[in-house]
Amino acid sequence: MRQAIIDGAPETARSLAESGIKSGVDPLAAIHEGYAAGMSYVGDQFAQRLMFLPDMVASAEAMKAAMEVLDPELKRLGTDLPSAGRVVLGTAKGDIHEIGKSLVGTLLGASGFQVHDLGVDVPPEKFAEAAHELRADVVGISALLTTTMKEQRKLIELFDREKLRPGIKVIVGGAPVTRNWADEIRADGFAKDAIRALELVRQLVQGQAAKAD
Ligand code: B1M
Repeated sequence: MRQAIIDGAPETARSLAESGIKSGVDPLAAIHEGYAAGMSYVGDQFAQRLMFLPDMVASAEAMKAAMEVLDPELKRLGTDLPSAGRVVLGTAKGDIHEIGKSLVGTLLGASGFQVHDLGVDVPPEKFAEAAHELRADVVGISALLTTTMKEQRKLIELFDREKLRPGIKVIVGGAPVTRNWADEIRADGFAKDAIRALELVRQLVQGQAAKAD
């Protein structure tokens, strides 16, 4: 699975996901230990100029092909509870990385949350509008670029100005985002991966102090 991502091979990535499911492989383990591990390798190679943008695009296509198979499986394995809470999700303005954010959405959706995914390159005003209209409990903003992390701060400032906080909690995540950054911008929570994001949203909706990292 990892190699299929490194090779940028969507058909192989898809068929490995299908055969993995048939043989009982945990879809989350397949994502984290296989496909996402491949993505992380590709990212490192890109940073060292040993792989290039077209390679990264091909790897993302392969990851999306695998996710098309794994997504419904994650949803099928999820609990079928009445809505556990409403969550608005999106990737920061200027940022088109969608895979991690969508994985967070899938896990939340599979665990009974009503998820409204605004997609990528989302300006803070659009988050605010959707959060207000949908009466969201939590808003999650993902940023994969150091240059787009500042949009997370802008979103929090906007939510404070419009008094959408503290009623609506704002959580942040994405590969370059750290606990220190989340504290600095006074986010209501930070999670470093999708499983921890699910845990965090559960805690926030239940009115507990955010503990997940
Ligand atoms: Co880009 N890219 N990329 N890229 N890309 C990175 C992020 C980079 C680290 C690669 C590198 O240089 N090593 C680098 C950023 C460097 C920096 O900012 N310091 C980078 C760059 C530079 C760029 C471009 C600028 C390249 C260029 O054009 N020269 C460009 C920017 C475009 C833009 O956004 N404006 C660009 C473009 C792209 C593609 C389009 C080719 C493609 C994205 C395709 C797509 O999403 N449809 C892409 C990819 C694939 C990557 C890497 C290789 C993989 C990202 C990914 O999908 N990972 C990435 C390298 C890396 O991250 N190691 C890289 C798998 C995913 C499951 O993980 O998204 O981290 P991740 O999500 C995790 C957690 O972060 C967390 O949970 C998820 C999993 O459990 N999480 C949250 C994520 N969001 C969360 C939200 C939460 C909570 C947790 O709460 C709200």
